[in-house]
Amino acid sequence: MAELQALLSQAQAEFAAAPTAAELENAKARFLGKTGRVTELLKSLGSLSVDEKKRQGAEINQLKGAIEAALQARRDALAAAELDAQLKAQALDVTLPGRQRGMGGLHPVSRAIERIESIFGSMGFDVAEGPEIETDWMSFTALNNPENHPARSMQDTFYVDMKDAQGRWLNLRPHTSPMQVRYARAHAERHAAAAADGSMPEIRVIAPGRTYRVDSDATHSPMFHQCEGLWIGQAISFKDLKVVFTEFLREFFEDSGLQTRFRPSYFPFTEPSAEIDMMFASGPLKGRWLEVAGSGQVHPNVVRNYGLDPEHWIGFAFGMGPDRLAMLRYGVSDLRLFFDGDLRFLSQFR
Ligand code: 2NL
Repeated sequence: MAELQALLSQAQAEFAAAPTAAELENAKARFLGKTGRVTELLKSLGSLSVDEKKRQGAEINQLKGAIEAALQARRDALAAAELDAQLKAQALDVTLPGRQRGMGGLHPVSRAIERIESIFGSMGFDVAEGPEIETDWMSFTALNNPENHPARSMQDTFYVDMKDAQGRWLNLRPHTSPMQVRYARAHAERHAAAAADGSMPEIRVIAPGRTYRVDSDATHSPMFHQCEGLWIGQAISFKDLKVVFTEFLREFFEDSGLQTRFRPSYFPFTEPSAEIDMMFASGPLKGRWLEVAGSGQVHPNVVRNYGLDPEHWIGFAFGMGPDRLAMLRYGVSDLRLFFDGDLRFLSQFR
């Protein structure tokens, strides 16, 4: 029937013109809804004869099926278009270059300490670690500092307003020596338990770390770094100290012609004691003596505080500042640059 054919064409046209799913459902209602065109047609069959009802009914149902098929096709097309748009909007461009991760780097002082550890490591030195909050005994008494020594004063040492479990006052370690005292005592104790005759391997250790003193100006920071070294054996002499330390400096500064000199000095924990000066063989500082470390033969009282007999055990110790070594190696003129945390400075060491 031409009328039905026209209705199908109209439905198809209206479905095709519906731009959204909601508008498509409105168009559907106009044909298939309670008062829609197809529904009205079906209702009108009531007044027809049985034969006519059968014939027209079949045709209208066929039309209804065709309209439903057209509706479903348009629904599918709209859903596909929506998915397509969504995929386009959320598209991931796998050809875009990745985001760069910020490149970190070691702090120049950490780099200096790593160099120190590696060079002394190659000469058989272990690396000690230990607490930054210490007892008076570890910081001063064990190191042969007299009770009234000015280094113990509040003008020089940071005290912690707290006592430990044994009721001893605590301080922020003013040097890394306590780590070596702890290391030596543990070493002596461990080997005393193993060998009744008092024999034990040599003590060969360095102790790098943060240290604290009441001091703050262009060349002093209240927190600074120290690295001490200790070699205790049965016949370790000043000759060994000279060879070890000179070799260390030559390696550290990559200057095989670097020279050292040992100038008599005084420290409570060593006797005799010496300042160590060095002179570069090349570079901008060539030919000038620079003071870089303190050193000496460990005082018998200190050896006794390791738990060892100073009649049998002897050796040397030294102390240096990795901050100053880093300044010399990397050409940094102001110590404060190391501790300001300014990335314009630090990023140069990546
Ligand atoms: C300096 C002086 C020095 C030591 C540190 C030391 C440690 C122990 C025993 C004996 Cl456990 N001595 N350390 C010895 C001599 C000098 O440092 O001017 N440092 C920057």
